[in-house]
Formats: sequence, structure tokens, C-alpha cells
Amino acid sequence: MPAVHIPTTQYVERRRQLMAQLPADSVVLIPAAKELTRSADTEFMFRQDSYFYYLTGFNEPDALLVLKPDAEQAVTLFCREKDKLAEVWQGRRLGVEAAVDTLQVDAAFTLAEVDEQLRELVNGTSQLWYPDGLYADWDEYVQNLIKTLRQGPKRGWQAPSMRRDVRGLLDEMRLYKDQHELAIMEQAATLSANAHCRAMEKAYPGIHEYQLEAEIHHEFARNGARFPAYNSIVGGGANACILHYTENQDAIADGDLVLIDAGCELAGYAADITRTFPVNGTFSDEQAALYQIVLEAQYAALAEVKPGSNFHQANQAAVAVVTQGLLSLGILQGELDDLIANDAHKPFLMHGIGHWLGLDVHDVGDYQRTDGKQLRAFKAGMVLTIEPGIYIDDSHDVDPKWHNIGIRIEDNVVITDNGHQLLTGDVPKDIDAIEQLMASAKGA
Ligand SMILES: [Mn+2]
Repeated sequence: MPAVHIPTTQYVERRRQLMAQLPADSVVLIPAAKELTRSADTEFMFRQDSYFYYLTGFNEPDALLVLKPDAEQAVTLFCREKDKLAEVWQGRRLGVEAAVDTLQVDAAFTLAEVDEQLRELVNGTSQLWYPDGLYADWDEYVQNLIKTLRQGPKRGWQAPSMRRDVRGLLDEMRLYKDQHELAIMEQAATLSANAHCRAMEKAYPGIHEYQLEAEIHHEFARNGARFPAYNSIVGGGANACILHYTENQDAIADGDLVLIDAGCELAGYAADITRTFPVNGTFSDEQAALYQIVLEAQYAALAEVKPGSNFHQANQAAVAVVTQGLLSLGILQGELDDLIANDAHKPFLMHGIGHWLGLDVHDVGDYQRTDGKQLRAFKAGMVLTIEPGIYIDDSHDVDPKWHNIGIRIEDNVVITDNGHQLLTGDVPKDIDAIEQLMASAKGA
């Protein structure tokens, strides 16, 4: 798998694009993420804040990016200082001297200098742009900074009169992926697709959910994506009907379907794939009948994934197929139009058709148009998931032969000028193709 990399010039360009949208006398503060305690003196693996990473590509905790478009020193970074002892124990640090060249910022200071320097940078500006409510300690810090500036008119200090949320502008930028992001997401998708193939190949009746999870994570890690983008869902039988099941503890019985919703994080970007397959390699008649409905619903939704369409149209296409399918199997009764009008599918398909995908698995970007009245239209460069499902557990009042079947089929697509490009096509989803892959793995 070739190395993936976003050139520093691209981060410079993103910062330029953000600053170009700001009114005069603005200042922007974007904090990095902090390390989080997992237990006692151990930490969770560090994950950078997506906004900070989008604008810097800098992967250390305890940092702050300040943008001040009107100033000569327009881009300032505060970061951890070099510290031999700390670096021997905890890891290398970039440090302020290297930061200026490496990250192509105008100036860099240590966090110890933040009080004095930031007061200077914010003083006299009229609008402070900041992700309010994201980090409690920074919220308090910003609050106190403004308070301090308000108390110093005799020293010539002037606090910004307006605080605005910078996320609106950044979300809109992040919604459209550039060529570098698309290249990374293509790799993340391919790598995740291969992991799903591996799980199909390694499955057998009696295997534990966590063992299939391990096959998935093994394939991620050995290809350079050390971590999943979210907690992997591996649910056999009834567990597949729990949408965000992550206990992954049970043995999967012969004859059960297994649903795996898992994607890697590569260079910060998420893939998000779901496949459902029979643990013994062969779909039962009931499983195949329901699976085929979900598959056709997904194809119907994907046909609506093109410029000018939207999530609502894709969802309606899938819902029509699911409702028709459940009606034809006798799971729903009535007139098709009435059933569709009354959302009769909802007890069997309780989630939406998909979501934006990017640095976050449920990525940022408004689903409404800016006027709030309509769903926004798909445009080239957006990346999203399409993931219809059908879930029937033993609480559904239907013929018990349908019980404990949970199916979801999820792919990642990028909107192109003429339609869409499927990023996750390397893992099969047609019934024959899945059974063939599993049979040939057994034979080998
Ligand atoms: Mn998803």
C-alpha cells in the first residue's frame, strides 16, 4: 500500500481559504485535542482534533492555532516545547523552532507563552471565531481572556465584541474533499474492503465475534491503518439486530448471519463498510430473501447518488424497495402506497440511508441547505455512505422463521461530475459472490 500524505502546501491553502472568508478584524482560535486518561496513569491512544488537523496536519496534543488574516503574522502556532526528559519518556516533540518550517506557519511559541502572546493577538480584534463548547478548559480560557481584555481599557486593551462559531465555515470546507483527501479515502476504503473479505474467508460456525473483529483489525494494522475509525460492530444472529452492538463477545452459531460494520482510519480519514454474511458460508432461504431486498434497496439508493439528488431521494428509493419486499414476503400486509405513506418500514429499518464521511466517520456538513428548508443537493467532491438494512428480532410480531435476522449493506461513495464512484467495491455483496468467496476460502 503506497504511503499517503497531504503536502504542507495544502494546509497552507486551507488556512488561506478560511481566512479569505472572514470579515475584517477577525481572529480565529483552533485548539488541538488533549490526551485523555483511560485509567489511572494510562491514556487512550491520542486522536487529534479534526478541525485542528484539517488546518495543520500536526498530530501533537496541547497546541493552539491562531489565524489573524489582517496581521503580518497571520498564522501563529502554540505547541509543546522541546524537553529532553519528557521526550525520552513520552515521545518526540516537534518544538517551536522546527514548527515554523515544518508546518509553514508565520510564528510559533510554546504554550507557556500563550497568556501574553494570545492577549496581544486577540486585543483590538472585533470578531473572535472559535469552536465554542468543544473543550471545556479552552472555553474557560477564552472567557477569561475576554474578561481580562475588557478590564484593561487604560492599557489600550479592547476585547472583541462578537464571538462566532468557526465550525460553520470549516464544516462547509470539509464537506468537499480535495484530490489528496480523495486519494487517502480511496485507500482507506480499499484497505477496509480487504479486511471484510478476510473476515468472510476466516469465518466458521462457532467462531467468536471478537475473533472476526481481530481478523478485521489485523488486516487494517498490517496495511498501515493501526486503528479502526470507530468501534467495530461484529454481531451474529440476534446481535445483528442491535444497531451499534460492540460487545462482540458471543460465539456465532451455525446457521446465523453475521453483520460486520467496520472501517479503518487512515491518515485521519475514515472508511465505513458494513457487510452481512452467513457464518457457515451459505444463506438460508429466509436470509437470502431478506438479504436480496436490502441489496436491491441499496442499488436503488445508489442510483440516486449523483449531482443534484439528495439523501431524501436516495432514502425514498430504498424505502420503496424495502416496503415492497416486506409486503411480497407477507411480513407487511396492506396496500403498497399506504404502507409507504405510513412509514410501515420503520419497525424494520429504523435508521437513515447514510451520512457524510471524512475525517470523522459521521462527518461534518449540514444536511439541510443553508436556507434550512430543503435537503442540500449532492455535488461533486462529497463523500458519503449508503447503508439500507432490515432488522427483525424476536420482538417483531411476524412468522418466527424471520426472527433474529439483521442485515445491513453499507458502501462509501464519492459524488463525481456525472454520478458517483464506488470506493468500497472490492468486497463482494451479491449473494453468489459472497458464497463463492467463502467456499473458495474453505477449499484452500
Ligand atoms: Mn455508516
